[in-house]
Amino acid sequence: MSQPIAEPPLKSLANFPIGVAVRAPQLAEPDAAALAARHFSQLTAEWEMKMEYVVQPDGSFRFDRADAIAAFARQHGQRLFGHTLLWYANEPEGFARLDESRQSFEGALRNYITAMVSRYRGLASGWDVVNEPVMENGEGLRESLWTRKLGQVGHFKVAFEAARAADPAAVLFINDYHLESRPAKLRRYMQLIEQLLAQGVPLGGIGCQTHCGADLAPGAITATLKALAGFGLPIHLSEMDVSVVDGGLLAGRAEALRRQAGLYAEAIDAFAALPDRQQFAFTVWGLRDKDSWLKRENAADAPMLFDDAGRPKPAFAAVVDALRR
Ligand code: 9MR
Repeated sequence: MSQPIAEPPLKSLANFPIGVAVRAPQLAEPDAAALAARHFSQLTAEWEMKMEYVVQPDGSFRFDRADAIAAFARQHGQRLFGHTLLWYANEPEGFARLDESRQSFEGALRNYITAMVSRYRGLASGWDVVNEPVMENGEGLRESLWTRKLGQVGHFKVAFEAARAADPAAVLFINDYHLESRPAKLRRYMQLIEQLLAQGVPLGGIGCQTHCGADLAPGAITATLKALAGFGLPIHLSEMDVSVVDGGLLAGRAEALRRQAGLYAEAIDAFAALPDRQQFAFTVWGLRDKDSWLKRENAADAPMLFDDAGRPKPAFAAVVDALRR
């Protein structure tokens, strides 16, 4: 029997950081931990650095799982990416029911951001400061507890300024999704970035999540990254996955997996074509298919580079080829 050829570590092929989203319990699982350590040079916490986990109903914070991910990153010489300080989808009780006669809402938010960012200072290369601010149809910006209390402009200012003060070296990001499939959303996102920069908000990087379906038109990812790169800021392709069930593919599973591989390769090519100083990181949103949030929503999905057993898929081979170009 011939000896299986070990697949090359992705991070050894890339001139830019290759990231992956993980959950703390996975890193205690030998197979998942080995994959995360072998291929990736940056870790994003899939949810354990969000308010939904960190902020307790009484307003206290728990860092146990974020600390476990940080410890793994340190041990394996990886960068940590902070995700996410403010998100419309997270309105924890500790904030919603804050007694503002004791501490102002803004003060409490600053305190949270300061605690979070300073704890991982030196290890975290950057932070998603505000996540997903643009409405799905691109017609405006989302409302949330944060915008209601501090105003649209105000909530960006408070969050970015608190993060900047807590870690002057971290790159501070805004981050959003469906930018490649919804032109109005991309336009509104870019308008927002322009406004924030004009207002002097210390925004230092642009996130493009890149959750997409295998039916996404070839060229869309390339055009989107190019448009976003026009600001001259670092770009984080921050959460890539390619659903093979979303988008109602008519051509069958083999064709969907082929298109999936093509989209991953296109994304790598487009990212590698950015000026070096703008290549912040290329991050996939999960290790194996079975780890993906998409598979939890639809068991037939297979969005990642590795299958359920951790074996490389055609998408992995396509990424390797693209990195070697
Ligand atoms: O993949 C994440 C899932 O495990 C969490 O339950 C969920 C809520 O915290 O968030 C998912 O990640 C999202 C990310 O934080 C922001 N962009 C969209 C991602 C997929 O929903």
